[in-house]
Amino acid sequence: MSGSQAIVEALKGEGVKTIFGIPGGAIMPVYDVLYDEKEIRHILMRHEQCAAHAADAYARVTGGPGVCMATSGPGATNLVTGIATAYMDSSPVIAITGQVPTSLIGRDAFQETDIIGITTPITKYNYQVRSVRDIPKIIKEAFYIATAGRPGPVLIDLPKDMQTGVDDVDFDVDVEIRGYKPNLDPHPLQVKRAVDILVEAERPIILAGGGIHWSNAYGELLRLAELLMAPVVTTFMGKGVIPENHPLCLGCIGMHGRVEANKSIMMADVVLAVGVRFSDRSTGKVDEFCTEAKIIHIDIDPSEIRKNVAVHLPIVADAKKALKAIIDELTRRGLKREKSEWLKRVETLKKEYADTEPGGELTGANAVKVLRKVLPENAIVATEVGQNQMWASLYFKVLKPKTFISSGGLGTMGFGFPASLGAKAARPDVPVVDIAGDGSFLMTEQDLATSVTEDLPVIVMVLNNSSLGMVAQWQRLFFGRRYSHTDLKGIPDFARLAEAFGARGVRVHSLNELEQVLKEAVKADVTVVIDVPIPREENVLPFVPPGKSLREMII
Ligand SMILES: Cc1ncc(C[n+]2csc(CCOP(=O)(O)OP(=O)(O)O)c2C)c(N)n1
Repeated sequence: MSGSQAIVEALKGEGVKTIFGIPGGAIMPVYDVLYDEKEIRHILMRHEQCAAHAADAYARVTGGPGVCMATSGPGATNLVTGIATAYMDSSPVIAITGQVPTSLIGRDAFQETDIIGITTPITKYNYQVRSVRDIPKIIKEAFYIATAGRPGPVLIDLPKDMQTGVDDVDFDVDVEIRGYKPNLDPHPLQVKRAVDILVEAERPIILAGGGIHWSNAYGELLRLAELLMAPVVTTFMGKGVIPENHPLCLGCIGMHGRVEANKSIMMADVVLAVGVRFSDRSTGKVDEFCTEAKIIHIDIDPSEIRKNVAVHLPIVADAKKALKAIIDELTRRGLKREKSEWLKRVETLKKEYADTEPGGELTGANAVKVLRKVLPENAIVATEVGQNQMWASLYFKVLKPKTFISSGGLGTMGFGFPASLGAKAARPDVPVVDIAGDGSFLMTEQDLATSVTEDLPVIVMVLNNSSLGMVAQWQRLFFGRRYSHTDLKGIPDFARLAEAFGARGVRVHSLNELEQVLKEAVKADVTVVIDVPIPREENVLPFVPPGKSLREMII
């Protein structure tokens, strides 16, 4: 069997149904096999960066790996931003790249690039295939590494002679990686100590992060919160790990966290942090983050422990298992919690800062609130980066797990639109919307072609402030309104741009009109770009200025 056939067979063995990619010289033998392939759908993207983002979103929506493919050289380097995005957000992406034949490696061959060197710091692991016989083992290991423990991207580089070469290939292989056996079970003694701390706590709070998504610990999180009667705040990546309309949920903490969430976590005496990495974006000035509180940190990745924040008690384990162990121990001790003074205080705060109904002007904040009103609970929302993302974080209440997708760690403009396509490929049955900024959408809008031709209908709601809004906001607040290169002069007519690709395009002028157009777009299930003009100087608030503590947020 040829290496290319072996690759496709091995991918099928891993249950791969969808690949996002673009062919090119150094990956053509694999594409030739895909030509006859019935079980795998290949989605032709218009930029490899989009292929990687789409695969990443596919992974976030399904909870399993997403696969992207590119040729060597420029195809491979175009994947890099997408791979780095997946790495920062712990998403299991399998990136497959073509490579020049082994005899030409290191000789500056046409379209050669050292993608192994380039991606070493942004992948969990990477491989270059050097023998056709190794292919089944490498593919199996790659999927194992990408998904076991803390998920992350894995790259497989395929020299062209490994694709065309023929050998005996045995698919009956086992994965046994010495030195990589993530610890899943919590240490019983640490569980007991955690419970001791939680039982004593007067003002406990749960800080839940993206790790809850990957370990599917939603039920356990909710049970524990209700058992402890403890409020829950989330990181941005944790958005949606608890229904955001749940009475105990206070929303996201951080630079653009909700006021009630930031205030509450800073008042807590015990923080139970689960599946979080204490990013500076979440903690604000780290030296002043919850210094009075005892922090219990549950994480599957031991290297996260005390990386950013000093913790009182670490538990290295799978979030679901750790939470379950804590619940069992609390139940064994017969814990019964009444509504505490603490919870009443938090509820008062929550009421004080509750959202107002959308009304009046067409603003970014109002547009997002209207979108929430219109979309069904199971709709998936992706975002770009900037103010649009933070309005989404503040006002789009996520009600179901794995329905909110955004580039948190890397903050990648241009992520949301291709991510929405990946999400739609994974869940064609639900409406998918990209909340976009004009600047971000212009980075990957060429994949409107993919949306139309590959039958991946999504809605793009462009919050159009004719500027790189978030940067302009910083300039307004910290640089004396010196708007250096943030005015996006010459914005295209987004509605006509959409039409040029064969999609629908509409420009709206009022909130009512937006609501109508959104309703129709959801029903029509075709690709629609909605141009939503918003005030150029609308700010996202609250805002914790960079380098300041969460206490110093501007409201
Ligand atoms: C690829 C990339 N380049 C630059 C930035 C820096 N950056 C962060 S937000 C932002 C502005 C985003 O503008 P837009 O997409 O119009 O969204 P808005 O903030 O106006 O909602 C920029 C340039 C980034 N995050 N990503």
